[in-house]
Amino acid sequence: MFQLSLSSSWQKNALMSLLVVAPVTVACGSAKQVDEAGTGGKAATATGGQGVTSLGGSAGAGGTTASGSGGATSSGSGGAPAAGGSVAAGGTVNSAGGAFASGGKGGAASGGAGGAFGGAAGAGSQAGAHGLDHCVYGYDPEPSDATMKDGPAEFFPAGKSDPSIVDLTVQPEVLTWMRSHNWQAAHVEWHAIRTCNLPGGARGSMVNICQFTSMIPTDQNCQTTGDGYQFMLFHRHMLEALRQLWPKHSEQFTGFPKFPQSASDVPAQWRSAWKPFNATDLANAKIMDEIEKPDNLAMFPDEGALGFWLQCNMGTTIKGFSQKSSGLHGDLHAHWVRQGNTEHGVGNTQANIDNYMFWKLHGWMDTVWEKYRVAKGQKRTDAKYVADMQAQCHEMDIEADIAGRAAKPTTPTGPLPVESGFFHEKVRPIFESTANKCAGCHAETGPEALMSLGGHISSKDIVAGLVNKPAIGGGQYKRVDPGKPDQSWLYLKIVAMTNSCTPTSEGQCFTGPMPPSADGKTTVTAADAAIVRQWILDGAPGPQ
Ligand SMILES: [Cu+2]
Repeated sequence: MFQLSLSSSWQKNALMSLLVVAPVTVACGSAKQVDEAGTGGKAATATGGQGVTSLGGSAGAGGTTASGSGGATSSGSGGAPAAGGSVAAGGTVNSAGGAFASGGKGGAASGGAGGAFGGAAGAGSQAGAHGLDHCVYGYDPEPSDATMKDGPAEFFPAGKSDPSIVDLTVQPEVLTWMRSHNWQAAHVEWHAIRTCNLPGGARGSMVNICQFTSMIPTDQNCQTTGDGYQFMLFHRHMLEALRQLWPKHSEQFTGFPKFPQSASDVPAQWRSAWKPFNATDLANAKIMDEIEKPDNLAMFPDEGALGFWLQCNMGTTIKGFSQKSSGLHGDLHAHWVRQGNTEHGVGNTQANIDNYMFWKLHGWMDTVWEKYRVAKGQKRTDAKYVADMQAQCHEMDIEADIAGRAAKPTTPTGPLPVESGFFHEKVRPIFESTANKCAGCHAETGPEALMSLGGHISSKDIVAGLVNKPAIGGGQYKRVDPGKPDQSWLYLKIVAMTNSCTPTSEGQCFTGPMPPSADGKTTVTAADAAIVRQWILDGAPGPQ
């Protein structure tokens, strides 16, 4: 299924501009959290030790308890391992001793979660090959570093080889490692837990992650600059861990040196499908590529503001920062979607970290962030930064641990029913057209906004997921309100008429048009929009 393909000249360029970065990881936010750490910290110190010494031992059990019996127990689970931890800490003075101390710090930084979080962190910590806490000491290289291929690997769905749908993943050895360490699932839960306190509740969690109440960060998705900071830290943690595991192949985990401007800036497999970014994206990207210029630096009071501006849906506003977010992150994701080949797609929320372009785009944002930090005189050795990186690493370990017990998502392969009717014949093809590519992100597996618009799924199921279902990000609206296109979020999004959205206790308002378009204008043709409108006017009937 995987064939190596190495686009050597492009890749050498990327390699040459590889930013050399010291391995450290992540982040956690507010002053409030750090204060509470006093209590959490203690448990964390002890627990960190436990986790390191006996991987999945009693500390692991702490995590399990929490997941089995729900919210209330999660704080208990933090306390318990603490005791065991101190034993371990006392026992192994030399090699592990250092790890405990810093493990404790990591826990402390993430203290918002208190004992439970610290405890779980110890539990989930995956020791590197050398047996120390990788959150502190990093990972040793994988044996496959010696033999793995360079560059992206080509991926085709079973039985297909059409070059126009080739997708690019990181090398198979990396995919295997990430799967066995539950990284894909942990990434899902990391994002999901940051929506627990938002209208509509957790989005996309496969394990009801919000039951771990003590782990829920106060900084919720795109609500604060603290969240922007954590976003940058967490993705950097993953980038750095991968570079530690495969140091000879760090190119795979290093971003575009600059925002891609033309087909020659992307791997060969993507060149024929190259589409220019629109002027708004390019202007914003220029600010990022020249972030060290005083005017550009001055736009962002701190790195969290920068993270927010890069990460969040276009046009989002938050308190305490005057700039509306750029939506660059989402636009970059959408740009590399391979419709009809989404198993490892950059738009597949359950598997996007498999994708080679995921690391190119996140790596680019990471490079921008680093330039910002350097320009501001911030150092990799700053104590807060070090603690924040470790906290993100520990959080990911816990989430990997919890997620590892859940059923793994599988890509459906069975035959689809034969269907007909207006939706199936006229509407669905709009979602699946190569111009719109809706089904590249809203596919059958891991769909954005938990809404499928195509892929290996019946039209019956697509319609069932739309009609009278609340819109995620559409405030008071349903996805499709039969007979009422102007009250149907699906329609309002594709015609870019979303201003009437009002946030409710059930839904926020993500008002950017779909497909994503940084200039706020629709890219769906009037003829296509009219077909969708007609279907809704007719009562949004399912297929025959
Ligand atoms: Cu992510």
